Amino acid sequence: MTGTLITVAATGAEADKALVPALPVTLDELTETAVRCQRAGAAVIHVHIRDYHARPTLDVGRLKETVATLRANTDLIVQLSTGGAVTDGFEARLAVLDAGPDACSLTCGTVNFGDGVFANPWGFIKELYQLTQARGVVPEFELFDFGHIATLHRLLSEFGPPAGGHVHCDLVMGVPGGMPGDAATLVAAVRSLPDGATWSATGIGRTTLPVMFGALAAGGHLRVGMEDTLTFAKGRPVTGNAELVERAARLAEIAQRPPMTPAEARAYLCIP
Ligand code: KMH
Ligand code: ZN
Repeated sequence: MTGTLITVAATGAEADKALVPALPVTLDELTETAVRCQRAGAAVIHVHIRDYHARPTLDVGRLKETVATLRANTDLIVQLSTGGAVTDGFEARLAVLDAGPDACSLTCGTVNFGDGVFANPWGFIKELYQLTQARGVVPEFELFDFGHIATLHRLLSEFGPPAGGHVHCDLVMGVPGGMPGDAATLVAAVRSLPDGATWSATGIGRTTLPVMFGALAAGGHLRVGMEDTLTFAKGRPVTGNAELVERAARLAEIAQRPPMTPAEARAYLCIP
């Protein structure tokens, strides 16, 4: 058994800072969170940034500054979101790679996303994938539903392996509109992944704990963070990302699969 790769998805594009004061939205807040999360056991940070009004943005200058600052202050693998917010256009989402991250998310299909639609048509997916290959940015394949897994197979068979040569996926479960976050669905999804692929899972909202226990039991890795969960326990808001990482790290230790260091995670994901 390998150790456990823990990714922190610290901010997301959906939560409102005015309602969730603990959400890291400035670069200082994000950096402080990143430092604490690395100390608690995270190896990867999945990054969405906000503008001066705490609104989601894909501004490339700001993304570059974020990548540089996270690299200067942590050893974490910096994975930029190419998903952005449901309102972001395809050109802006492709331009995220201009910020030169270690890794990026790459969602393998369209999905209803609460009241919105997170659009990822085939033409966009293949353009983004080929751009990751050309730039040497390692993608993490975000899978919100079973059709996304079929699209991942198609992508690999038409365009070959990703930068680095290793396929790593993230099952995003429990989004209203995507696959449910329960153990049976998790096992079925894992069985459908490409041979040799490794995977993490995250459960949105109240599916956080069942998905985390299921992922550890099935040999997978963990993504946690305020992008995915704002409640630590019933009626108790999350106070910060670090406590979500601490909980994941504790459970990983109990499962006898302790958290990977960032260096171990780089080797595992084939990220230089
Ligand atoms: N904010 C969601 C619409 C990703 O980061 O790649 C998309 C998302 C996925 O968060
Ligand atoms: Zn995201």
